Amino acid sequence: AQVRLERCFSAGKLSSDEVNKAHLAEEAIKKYRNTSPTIFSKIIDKSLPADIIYEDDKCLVFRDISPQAPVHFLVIPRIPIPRISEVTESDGQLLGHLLVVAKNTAKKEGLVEGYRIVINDGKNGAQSVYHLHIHVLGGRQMNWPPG
Ligand code: TR5
Repeated sequence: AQVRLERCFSAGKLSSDEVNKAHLAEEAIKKYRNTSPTIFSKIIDKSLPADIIYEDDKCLVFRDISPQAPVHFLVIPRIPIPRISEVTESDGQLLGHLLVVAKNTAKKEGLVEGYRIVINDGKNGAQSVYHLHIHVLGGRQMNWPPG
């Protein structure tokens, strides 16, 4: 695949930025290839309905089926990263994008008084779906410490 990408680059079919993006995408796909699909894979491929409020080439945003606040949505990457504790440096750009999308969607949802962003990891973090997701909760006063 590397050789194929380089050939396209030398043939002038791809810019160095596109080559770079393709390399990163390929790395990410290889890294998470053995990840078991979750219910969120079905939401991504639209075989399971969800209330999707935003999507782009890297992520999807949909309302949580069991909302814990008047506004509660999830931001998920299209690639099936199982959990935050498994990400590496090469996921940095994608993670940054997910946070920017979370903030943009919070604004669109009218959360002008603030909101909470949560990522649960593993057993102690009470993670139940092993496809990385950012919870955004708002529309009421949040408390601290969390339960
Ligand atoms: O506990 P963690 O952090 O793993 O959060 C998983 C979240 O996914 C929970 O808040 C669930 O309510 C939410 N969830 C689970 C399902 C689901 C969903 N949100 C939207 N649509 C869903 N479908 C269609 N099916 C689920 N099983």
